[in-house]
Amino acid sequence: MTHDKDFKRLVRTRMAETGETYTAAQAALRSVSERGGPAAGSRPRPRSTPNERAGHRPIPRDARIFVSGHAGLVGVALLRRLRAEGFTNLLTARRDQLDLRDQAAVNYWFRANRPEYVFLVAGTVGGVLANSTRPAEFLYDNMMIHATVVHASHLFDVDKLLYLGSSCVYPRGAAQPITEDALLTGPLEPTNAAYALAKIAGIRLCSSYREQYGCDFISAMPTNVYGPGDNFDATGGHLVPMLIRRFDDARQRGDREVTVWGTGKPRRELLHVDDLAAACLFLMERASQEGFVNVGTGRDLTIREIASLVRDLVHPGANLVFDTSMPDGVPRKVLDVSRINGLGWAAEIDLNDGLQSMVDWYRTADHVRGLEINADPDADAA
Ligand code: GFB
Repeated sequence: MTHDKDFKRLVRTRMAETGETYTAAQAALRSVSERGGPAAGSRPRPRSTPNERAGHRPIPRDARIFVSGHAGLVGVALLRRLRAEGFTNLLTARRDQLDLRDQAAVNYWFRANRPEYVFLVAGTVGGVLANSTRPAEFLYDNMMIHATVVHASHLFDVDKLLYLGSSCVYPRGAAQPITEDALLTGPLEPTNAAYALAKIAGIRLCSSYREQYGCDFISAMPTNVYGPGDNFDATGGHLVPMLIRRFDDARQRGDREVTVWGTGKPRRELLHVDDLAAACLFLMERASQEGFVNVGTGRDLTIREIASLVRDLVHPGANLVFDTSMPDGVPRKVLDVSRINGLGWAAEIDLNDGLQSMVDWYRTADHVRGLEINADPDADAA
């Protein structure tokens, strides 16, 4: 299937003139061009470079790139990566400027700003407790945000969109490591089913717009992400920031015992956010296939092992106390990353180095999300 923008425009023009569906108009135009010469009104396609033929379609450094959710953990890292790679035309919108759940507002913003590439990393996110106590917010916010941004990207002819899902889309009982084809093969983990359903709908949105309108929209499923810029909110945060905060608080108070939620037995895979940002750019420039791709390290540890690593960095010698009244969540979640490895990308940041960088950032940052003293209410997307 071609994703050439001029061809898409031609298909749309024909749809308007003939009343045909996208698929019928596309087939009719294809058969014209296959019978000889370009279809009426089409511009000649530039010859592809060898890299393009090998799947590498570099984004022009001055392309208009929209990072939705730019203030969140992933968005901040992505902006940092894009700036470091020399991209000069990065578009962002603060929450008070644009409510991503409002289709009319999103359309207005797209019409005014005309992004050519969209990283859809915005969303309402949180750890196991936030997911299980705020399911309505997680379902509504995320379904709306995914729908408005995908739809506007179609309406305003975005060249390419990368949608970020989550490893929690897979069934609770999926065989480990989890391959992409495990999607929708069994019941979801109840503690984050609402969030997972919104994320699954997002995957389907991207593939449906590809199928019906020929949009080059792709999806990636990252595993549990951690790193500088994470949310340290005591009840809403993910595992790693919560551990760092609790061990650091205990160290400052001189407490020797630190509470860890659950039994300590579940296993989790952790991906540094800078690795995820690198993967997002890699996929945006090199992947255009139907379906989606896992992003992770392929390695996991028990919660007890992860807590011990954090303890050794933050408060060596402290004792772990497990609070089994708190939820364990899914027993194991490690991704099979052979598909993305086969495309030529692999995670690079060692877990110990990554945790150390996060601890250093936590101790020196002038602004940490989720800490009451200097919390920024505008910065909890994605
Ligand atoms: O990061 P987390 O909250 O989410 O990790 P999930 C939960 C696991 O860490 C459970 C244990 O086994 C918890 O019992 N844990 C131990 C803790 N101490 C703590 C603590 O202080 N705080 C937290 N939060 N957990 C997430 C979804 O699931 O997976 C997200 O909630 C997202 O929405 C992500 O999809 C990929 O790993 O269970």
